[in-house]
Amino acid sequence: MRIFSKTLSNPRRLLFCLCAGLLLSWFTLKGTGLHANLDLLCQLHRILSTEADLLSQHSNSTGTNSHLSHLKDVKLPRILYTKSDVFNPQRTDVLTVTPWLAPIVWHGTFNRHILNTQFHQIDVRVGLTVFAIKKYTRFLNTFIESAEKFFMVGHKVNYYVFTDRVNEIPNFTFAKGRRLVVLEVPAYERWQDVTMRRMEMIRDFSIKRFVKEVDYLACVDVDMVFLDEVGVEILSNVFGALHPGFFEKSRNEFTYERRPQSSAYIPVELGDFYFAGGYFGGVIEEVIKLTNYCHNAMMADKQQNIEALWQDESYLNRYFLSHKPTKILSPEYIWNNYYGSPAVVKTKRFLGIDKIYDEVRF
Ligand code: 5GW
Ligand code: MN
Repeated sequence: MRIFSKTLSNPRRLLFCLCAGLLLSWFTLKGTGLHANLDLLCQLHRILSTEADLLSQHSNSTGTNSHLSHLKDVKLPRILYTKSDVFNPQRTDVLTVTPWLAPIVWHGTFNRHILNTQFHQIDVRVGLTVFAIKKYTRFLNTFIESAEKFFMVGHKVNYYVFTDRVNEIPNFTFAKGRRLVVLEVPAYERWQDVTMRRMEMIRDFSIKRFVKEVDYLACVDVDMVFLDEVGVEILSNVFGALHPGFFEKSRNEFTYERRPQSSAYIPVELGDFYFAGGYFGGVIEEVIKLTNYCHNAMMADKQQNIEALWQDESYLNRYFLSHKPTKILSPEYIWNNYYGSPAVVKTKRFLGIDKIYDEVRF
């Protein structure tokens, strides 16, 4: 410590130390590749801000607005529930964990009360993004009103509505800690571009805004209604949802992009699940990584005049093949009555609304 303060008081030594430090970090970073660099910088940023917080708390014990304030104020809530039984798993009819140990969230596999307690302890903030471009503003009423009943009840929620028709957004009343943010964005001419450009816009607003406002993002389709609870059980580092049309199907039946020229290409001998394009999320950093990959892959394909079979859904599936989700939502979370009511689907939490295609397509 004394050497340190001496160094600081001597301008020449200080300069020398700075240069040496820079050189050292340059050599360290050089060998690690770009991704490792970014990870390293992110970690460094986290460590530094944590340290700064601890320090400021130490010197000012009344500080209440630090995101670490919960650390000094530990409560011991008592939660009553029936104990798990190792010999009686709640579900034996469906896969509830992947080979990389990600849970697959089905009705009956979790206790909402325990999870709510955990997420209240970190005072979680969740962002829900939807796009209502052109005629799709008509879906907003049902979407938001049902979300107020069933989405993350009791938690902090920001609805982020991307639209080109700002004056068509109705007024809503929200429960405490919840609000709606309207984000004006351009409407692309082709419907394929309307759905695909969601990746770019989610990426840009995540960097610009969401990272400062929420801990997790869920990015979903708007032509949907919540019919049952969708809560903090969905939250994880990075998550996707099983497409209701494919969870019973084999690899070769998945409608992945099969042309090797496309950057969304997945050969028939690969693939874990078929994920729905209308439901993904995670912590902001992971959403930025995912949307940035998908957007860049789409742009690369566009350069070669190729567009994957199911647009953004195809690129999302390609991403998840190499960056496995840390949690997977069962099709309860993105059901569509087109697929009937199979016995394993005990509840339809989030249901697609039948569209009269002539009314909404262009
Ligand atoms: C319009 C016509 C064809 C395809 C997409 C659109 C469209 C989609 C649109 O005009 N406006 C719009 O906001 N979207 C957004 O993209 C909505 O959030 C929508 O939920 C999402 C995906 O498009 P969907 O819901 O029509 O796709 P599917 O596969 O659920 O039918
Ligand atoms: Mn949809």
